[in-house]
Amino acid sequence: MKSAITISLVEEARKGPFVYHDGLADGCARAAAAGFDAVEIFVPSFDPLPELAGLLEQHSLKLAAIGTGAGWVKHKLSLTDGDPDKRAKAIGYVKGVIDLAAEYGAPAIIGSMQGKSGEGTTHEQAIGYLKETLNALGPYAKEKGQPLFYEPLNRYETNLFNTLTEGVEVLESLATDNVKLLADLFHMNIEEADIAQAVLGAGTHVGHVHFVDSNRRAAGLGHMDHGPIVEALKAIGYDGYLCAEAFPLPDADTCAKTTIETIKKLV
Ligand SMILES: [Mn+2]
Repeated sequence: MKSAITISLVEEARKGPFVYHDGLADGCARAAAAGFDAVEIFVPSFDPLPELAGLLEQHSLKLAAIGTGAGWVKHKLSLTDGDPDKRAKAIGYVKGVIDLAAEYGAPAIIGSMQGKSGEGTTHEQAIGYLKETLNALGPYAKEKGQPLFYEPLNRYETNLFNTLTEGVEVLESLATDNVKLLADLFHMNIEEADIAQAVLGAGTHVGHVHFVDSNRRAAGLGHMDHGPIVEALKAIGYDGYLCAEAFPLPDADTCAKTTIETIKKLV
């Protein structure tokens, strides 16, 4: 397993659960100094990132993934919007991020862009739209040589799918095998009966991990027991990233250092 840490370039997400908020150059330098293998970036749009390739090279970092969440946070686009035009725009946004990430050999993440039902859609309709979308975007990402990550969120953020088990059911109902689950330990801490068991149950469907603590601080700064979770990830043969998608508390560098210490201790 490899380590990654988040950089947000989205001004509206300055209070969001991302470790670095002061640009790519600052984030890459600090991620490398803290000993991370990769960065995960939260972008405001799918516009090119002209400085990224040079910064990754300079700091010997990889790109772990790019998040699409600003499609919702900034542009209010949802893949399950009842309005077909807005849904098409949302799909276009995710395709743009898939293209951008693929330039650096990385996948895109669908988290908050999955939206929720009940705002102009029935639950069945919203789930139908989500599956339709994943069936279209999974093969699109495959053409670019990347998986697509789908992230079940906790009940306060979506009413679609909240657990890894539900996520597996969705994935197994799709016509594509190119969508993988993002296991976010913060969401799982709210929704799962047993986080390690949920990881074991999801098995090879797990494609990415947001590695944080119960309070969305760095792994090691809350009350989660990461030992059995990492053991479960080892047992399923997980070799992807453990990515710190955490609040920069008490500050970004302490968050980074604590995450790396927890990973070194357990992996
Ligand atoms: Mn997450």
